Amino acid sequence: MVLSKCRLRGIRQNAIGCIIRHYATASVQNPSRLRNMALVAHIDSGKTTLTESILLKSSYLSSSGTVDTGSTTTDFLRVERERGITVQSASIPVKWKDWTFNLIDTPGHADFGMEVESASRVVDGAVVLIDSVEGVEAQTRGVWRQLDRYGVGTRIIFLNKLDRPGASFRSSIQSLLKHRLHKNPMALTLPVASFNHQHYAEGEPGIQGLVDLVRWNVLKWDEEGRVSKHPLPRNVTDLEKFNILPASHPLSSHLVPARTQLLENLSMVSEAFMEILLGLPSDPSAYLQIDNNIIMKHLRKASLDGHVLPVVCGAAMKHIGTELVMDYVGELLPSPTDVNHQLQAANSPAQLLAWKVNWDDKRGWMTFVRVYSGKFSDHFPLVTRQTPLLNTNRNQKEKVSKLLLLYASETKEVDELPFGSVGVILGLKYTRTGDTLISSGVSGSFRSKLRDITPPPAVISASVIPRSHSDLQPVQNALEALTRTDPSLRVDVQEGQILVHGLGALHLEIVEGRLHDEWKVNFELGRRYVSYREALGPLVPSPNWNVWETEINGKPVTLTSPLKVRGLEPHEKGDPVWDGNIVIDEKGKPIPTPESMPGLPLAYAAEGILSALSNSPHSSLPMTHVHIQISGLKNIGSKIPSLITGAIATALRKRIRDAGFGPILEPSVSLKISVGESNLGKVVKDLTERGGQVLDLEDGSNTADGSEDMGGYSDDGVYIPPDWLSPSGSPTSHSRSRSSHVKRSIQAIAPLSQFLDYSNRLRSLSEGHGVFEMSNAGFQEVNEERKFEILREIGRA
Ligand SMILES: Nc1nc2c(ncn2[C@@H]2O[C@H](COP(=O)(O)OP(=O)(O)OP(=O)(O)O)[C@@H](O)[C@H]2O)c(=O)[nH]1
Ligand SMILES: [Mg+2]
Repeated sequence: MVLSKCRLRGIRQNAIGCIIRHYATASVQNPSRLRNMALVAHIDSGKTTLTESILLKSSYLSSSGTVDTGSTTTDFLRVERERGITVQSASIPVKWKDWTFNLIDTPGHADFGMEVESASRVVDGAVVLIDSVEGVEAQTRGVWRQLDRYGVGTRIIFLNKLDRPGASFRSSIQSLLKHRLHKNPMALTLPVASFNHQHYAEGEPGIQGLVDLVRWNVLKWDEEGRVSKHPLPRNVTDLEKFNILPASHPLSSHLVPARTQLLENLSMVSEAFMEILLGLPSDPSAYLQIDNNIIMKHLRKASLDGHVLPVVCGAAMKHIGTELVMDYVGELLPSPTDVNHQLQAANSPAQLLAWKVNWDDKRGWMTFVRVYSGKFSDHFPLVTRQTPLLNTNRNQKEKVSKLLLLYASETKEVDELPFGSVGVILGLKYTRTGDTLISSGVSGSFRSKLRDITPPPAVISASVIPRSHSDLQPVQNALEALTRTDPSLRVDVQEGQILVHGLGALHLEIVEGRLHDEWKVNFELGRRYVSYREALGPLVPSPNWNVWETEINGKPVTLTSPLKVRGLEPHEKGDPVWDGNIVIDEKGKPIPTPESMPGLPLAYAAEGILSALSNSPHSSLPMTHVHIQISGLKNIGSKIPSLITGAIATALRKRIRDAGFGPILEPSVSLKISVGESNLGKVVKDLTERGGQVLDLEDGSNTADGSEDMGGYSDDGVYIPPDWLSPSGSPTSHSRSRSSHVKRSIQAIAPLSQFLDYSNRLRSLSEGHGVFEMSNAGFQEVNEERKFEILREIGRA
C-alpha cells in the first residue's frame, strides 16, 4: 500500500517538505523474510544518517532529512532535533526487495545506553557503524558487549564516512582486530576513492564508488549522486580491459587478490565451500566464475554461525553504500526463525516483550513489543485485538485496544501482530519497559518471564522542586510517566524532597527538557549530586548476628536468617539488578528482584535484603559489592511474610554494622578529550588536580577497559586492505600531529563529581576549541582523604 501526503512538521519545517511513504504491511509477512535489526555504534558515527538514507532508498521517503538541519524522521523529539543527537531508539519497518526489516535506530551516547540495552534485547541481528576516521571507539566496544549480553551474535560492520579526510579503510579493519571485536572480519566491499587514478597519487580523499567482491560488480556514483552498476568481467583477460577501472587505476590489479582472499578465507571456516574451491579447474579465472548465490549461501551460514564478521563500507551522508548494506542485511542477518530465542517454541501461546513504553498525547500509552510466540507454521499468529494478555512481571491482566505498526512518529493500525514482528499495543495500563506479556489463561508452565532488561546503576541525582504547591501532583505524575518509559531513571522521596537519579549529567538534562516539553510541568531542578556507595567493612561478625527475636500474640518467636555474607572478590562483578551486589540462592543461581516474583517466600526475603542494602548504618549510603547467599529459606520456620522480610533485613543490617565502616566508592567517568597542542598542558594539569588519571596522550589507542592490554587478534588469514586504498587516510596520526592545527587526544579516567560541568571548564581551558566525550566507568574506591570529604558533603562527618 502506498500512502502519499504532503506535510510540514517539526521545529525546522522548511527542511522537511513533501514525503511519500511506502508502508510495509505486516499481514503477509513470512517470518523467514523478516529481519529485526538495530543500528548501533559510538555517538555520531552516522546511525541516524544511515537510517534516513535507508528510508530514502527503500522509497519510504522521497527526500531525506539530515541530522544537521534537525529534519530526520527518527530523531523526532525536540531535544534530538535541537542537539543533533539521538536520545531514544526509534523503530521503523522497511520494505526492501522481498524482505521486511524492523530497523531500530539507537542512540550512541552512553547516557542513553538503556535504549540500546532494550533494543538489543529484541533484535536478531545488528549493523554496527564505525566512523572510518576514528576506527573502533569506546562506545563501539560498549555496544558490542551489550549485543554479546543479549546473544545478538550476527552483526555486520558498516565503515562509514569514507568521504572524510583522514578516513582509512585499512586502519578501520585493523582496529576491529586490535580491539578484539572479531577474529575474522571480512571485507565484502572495497571503496573506490576516485575513478581518476591521479587522485590516488595526490592523496585526494573521497569516495565515488564501491566494488562488491561477492556479486562481482562495481557501483559508480556521479556528481549528482546517481548510481550506475557495472558487472565485472568474469575472466582475467577481460578484466584487464575493463573500462570502468582501467589497468592504469591502482584498484584494477588489486581486485582479483581481494576476491581470492575473501573466498579462501571463507573456505577456512566452511568445509563445504572448501570442497567447492578444491573442485574448481586450475584456471586463473575460476574464482571469478563461482555463482554469486553459492558464495552468498555459504557466507550466510558462516555469518549466522559467527565464524566471520562481514564488513561493508560507504558514506551514509552521500547515500553511498546504503543499498549494499540493505542487501547484506537481507542476505546475512538472521530471521526470527534462525535464532533460538528463550521460550520460543512451536505452538506455544503468545509471548511478547515490552521493550519500550512511551506516552503519546493523542494515543495515550504506547507499548512497543516484540512477538515471540510460537505457532508459526500455521499462518504465523497470533496477537490480535481480542487476545487477552497477562503481564507476568506485575501479575496484571491487560486489555489491548489497538495494534499498530510504527513508522517513527507515525503509526498504522493492523489486525494482528504476527510472530517475530515488532509492533505497538495501545490500551495497556500497567506494563513498563522490560515486562513480559503472555496470552492470559495459559498454563503455569508458560508463565516464565523473558529475560529482563536491566538498567545500569544511577550515578547522579538532583532534587525536583515544584514551582508551587499546585504543581506538586502534576510533577509527580509526569515523573511516574517518565520512569515507566525510561527504567534507567529512578525517582524517590527522601526527607520530603523528590529526587531523580540518572545515568549521567546529559541524562538528567534531557529528563529536565522532556518534563518541560512533553509534560509541560513547572519545576526547577536542584543542584546535581553524584551518588556514592559504601562497601562491606573488614571486621568479623559477632556471634548470632543472624538470630532475630520478636513476639507474636505475646509469644516469643526466634528466627535464624539463612544468609552468608561477604564482600565481593576483586574478580567478581556485581549484578546491576542488585545495584552492584550479588544475591544468589543456595545453588548459586542469581535471585531476581522482589517485584518480579510477587507472592513467593523468596520475594519476601529479597525484600528484606533490598531494604538492608538500601542504606548503610554507617554512612546511610546504599551498599554495593556485597555478596549474599540465601540458603535453606524453608527452615526459617515462619509463614508470615512480613516476619521473613523483617528478620532478613534486621540480620543483614546487623551484619553490615558488625563489619565496620567500609570503603566509600564514587562514580568515575572515562574521558576522551581532544584539544589543540598549545592547550594540552593546561587541560592535563586540570585533570590531575581534580583526581583524574591520564591513560594516554597520543592517538587515543589505549583504553580504560583494558582491551588493549590483552593484545589484539592476529591478522593471520584476514584480508587487510592496502594503505593506498584510502588516499587521505595514509598520513599517520604522527605525521598529522606535526601540522599546524594539531589536535591532541587525551584519554583519562576521573571522578564524575569533579566533571559535572566540564563543558564550560574545557571551553575556557582550551579557548573554545576543545571537545570531549564522557562515559560511565563504574564505581571506584576513594582514598581516606576523599572519603572524609564525601562524608562531610553528605553531612556524616
Ligand atoms: N562526512 C560525513 N559525515 C557524516 C556521514 N554520515 C553522518 N555524518 C555526519 O555525522 C554527524 C552525526 O551523524 P548522526 O547520523 O547523527 O550520528 P548518530 O550515530 O545517529 O549519532 P547519535 O545518535 O547521537 O549517536 C552528523 O553531522 C552527520 O551529518 C558521512 O557518511 N560522511
Ligand atoms: Mg542518531
